[in-house]
Amino acid sequence: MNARADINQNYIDADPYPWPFNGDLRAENTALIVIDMQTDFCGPGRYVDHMGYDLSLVRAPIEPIKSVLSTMRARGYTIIHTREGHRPDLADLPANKRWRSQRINAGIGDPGPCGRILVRGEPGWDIIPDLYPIEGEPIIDKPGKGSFCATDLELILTQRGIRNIVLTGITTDVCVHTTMREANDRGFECVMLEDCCGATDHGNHLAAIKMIKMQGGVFGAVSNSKAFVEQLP
Ligand code: C5J
Repeated sequence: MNARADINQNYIDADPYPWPFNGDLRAENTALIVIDMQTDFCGPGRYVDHMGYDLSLVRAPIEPIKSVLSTMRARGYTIIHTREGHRPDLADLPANKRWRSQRINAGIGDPGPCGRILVRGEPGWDIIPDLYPIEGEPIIDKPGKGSFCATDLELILTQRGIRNIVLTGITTDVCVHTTMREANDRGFECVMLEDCCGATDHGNHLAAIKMIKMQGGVFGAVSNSKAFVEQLP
């Protein structure tokens, strides 16, 4: 059941307001973005594991994302995937980003058990098989944390008439949050599904969720996979 049942309006239960703000939720104007569900970020021995973080936190969203993905695919919604990574010659890797990763022994561009870390075309950089895109789902390759920076994401969304964005993926506080902020500033109506996201630190995940809800929903709203799947028209 929808939270409100106005004619031609559909809402998802969300905090701090039923989402989307105007009830205009349709397959034609709404996209799911699955952010950076790559082996490098959630695979054993890879970038995140190498840094010593708890892998279970970044793997927790896999099953909830699967459920949202299959529901939205079945109903004809736009699905977009992103991958963070750099050109093999590292021409798009800022020196400070490389330096910071090297000083914690997880050097971007350096060889690892699954190829060079976060380098395009390497096995570790690709999306995990469980959530692999199907034919027709755009993949945005991005050199930064935000999905709009140095990519054609906005052009693709605009071409398809997308106004609402459903955010999932890893990590909550870095690439998902940055993308949500970028999208919100561009006028897209955003919801983050909290169990479909994970961070390298649970406190940071919770803080990132809380930040969205401040000021009446300063970046949008927060919901979860169960409410979303039950209420999606
Ligand atoms: C990070 C990401 N955390 N996908 N990337 O470096 O959030």
